[in-house]
Amino acid sequence: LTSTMYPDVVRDERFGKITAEDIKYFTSVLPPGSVLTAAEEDLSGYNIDSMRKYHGQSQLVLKPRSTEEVSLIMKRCHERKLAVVPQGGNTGLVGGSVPVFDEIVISMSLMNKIRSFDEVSGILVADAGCILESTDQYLAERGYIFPLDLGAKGSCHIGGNVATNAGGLRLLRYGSLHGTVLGIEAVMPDGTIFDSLGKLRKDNTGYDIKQLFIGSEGTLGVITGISIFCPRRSKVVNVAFFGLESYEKVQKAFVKAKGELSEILSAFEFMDTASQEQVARFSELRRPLDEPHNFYVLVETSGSNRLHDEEKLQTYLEGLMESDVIADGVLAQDETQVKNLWTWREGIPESLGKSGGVYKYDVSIPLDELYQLVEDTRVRIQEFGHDIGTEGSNVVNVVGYGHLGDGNLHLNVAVKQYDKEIEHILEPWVYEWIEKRHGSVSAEHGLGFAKKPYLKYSKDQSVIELMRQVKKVYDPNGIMNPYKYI
Ligand code: FAD
Ligand code: 2HG
Ligand code: ZN
Repeated sequence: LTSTMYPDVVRDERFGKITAEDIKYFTSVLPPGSVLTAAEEDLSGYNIDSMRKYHGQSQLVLKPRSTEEVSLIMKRCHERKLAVVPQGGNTGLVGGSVPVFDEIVISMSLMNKIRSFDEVSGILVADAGCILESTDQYLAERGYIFPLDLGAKGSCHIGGNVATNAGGLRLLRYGSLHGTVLGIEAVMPDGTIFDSLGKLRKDNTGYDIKQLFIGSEGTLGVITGISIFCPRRSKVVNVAFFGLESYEKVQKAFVKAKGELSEILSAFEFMDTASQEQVARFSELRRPLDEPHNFYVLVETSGSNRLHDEEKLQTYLEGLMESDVIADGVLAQDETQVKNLWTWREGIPESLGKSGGVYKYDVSIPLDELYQLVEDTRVRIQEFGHDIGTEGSNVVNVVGYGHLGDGNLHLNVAVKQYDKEIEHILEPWVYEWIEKRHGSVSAEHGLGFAKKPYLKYSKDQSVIELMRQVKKVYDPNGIMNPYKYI
């Protein structure tokens, strides 16, 4: 069997095919409503990813409610060599969350309970299927914050976040999940429960195996629970949004932000003018600044003393104005304005998606060359005879934005429709460009299906070989999220 979607990929015939007996087994061990078959339900929501770029053909979706149920599912899948795809909120951007062929989807959406929260230490233990925004809301009511935030918060799961090692908007403040996740509970491919749900900030007792699950994208096991260190929620949040005329000035503003806003700096996001025009095309909001600028930066501070924080931010902005680094800027005056300013950053992916398709490159590059990739991409597309943004052209927009504070660029090429010719203009050229700068072909979205062939541009063969060995040890039959990652 080959997929119409992926003509170069062949179904691995070592995997079993789902039988009536399997369905009977799953129905007998799971509560009513937990076994969804294509014969009875429309499963397209589980088979198609959020960009509508990847389509699988799964005939079976299982929705466990407990770790024990996941274990019973995996025991059967192990015996019968049935391939599975763990699925969280299905917001992933690399085609990792949907099947390629007929893999069983294990949807974690019904495993959504907070297990415990310690109001002294700030340590939260929760099911993997808790939605990020609801979890953060739960914490907000107790004066705490989830140490990760991203545009898909209303749909993505905290288990999915850990499985992808999501970075998001405040990594610069709260660090990576490799630091904040304290424990993981997961079900291994043979149904064994891996119990490393510790709540200790310090624990140097041997190999830190749980780290392997962070960013494993469903290839090693099904994450069922996490324990995570949550900081106190800042009482005062301020947001400034300003325009600058060059990428060099963006870097200057960043260095100054680190020096002057220091411990209260919680986000430093940058956007180019093309990305802001794209948001404006679909937004009813008034643009934050009257005049257009080549670049924009959103700076957020989070602290505990309003006067102190506002004074710092004000002084920072005045300094930038006086030294001619920024051309114009605004400071949010209330919570609504904070939210509105964030829309100009968080709304970029959604506005690009409205064009049709988007080729997404989520890359780490040394800061001084970060924006050069966007400019070189525009030149390359034009050299191959494609206009950008004209009525007759398939290429709608080429934009650059991202988490500048983390050296993470999002280069997005929006098209009216996905087109192999455009894809071949961009790939592997983009990855070769990154390899030359010793960057990463995936800063935060992971490998999934999309990046699997390009891993070699970022990782040495010696590392890839060890990754292969790890995969073999944990998942000898290769049933966990096959055809992807490695
Ligand atoms: P899914 O998409 O369902 O799955 C993603 C991968 O994790 C798949 O390989 C899946 O098999 C695996 N997986 C999911 N749950 C489990 C589990 N319980 N056990 C084992 N494996 C599992 N990402 C960022 O890093 N930073 C951002 O700023 C960011 N912003 C985004 C904004 C938008 C608008 C969108 C649509 C996406 C964004 N993303 C971002 C990408 C995506 O939201 C994140 O990768 C997110 O962490 C995925 O979570 P999910 O629950 O939707 O996982
Ligand atoms: C963001 O930072 C996300 O907004 C999505 O990581 C980026 O869609 C993208 O390319
Ligand atoms: Zn991002």
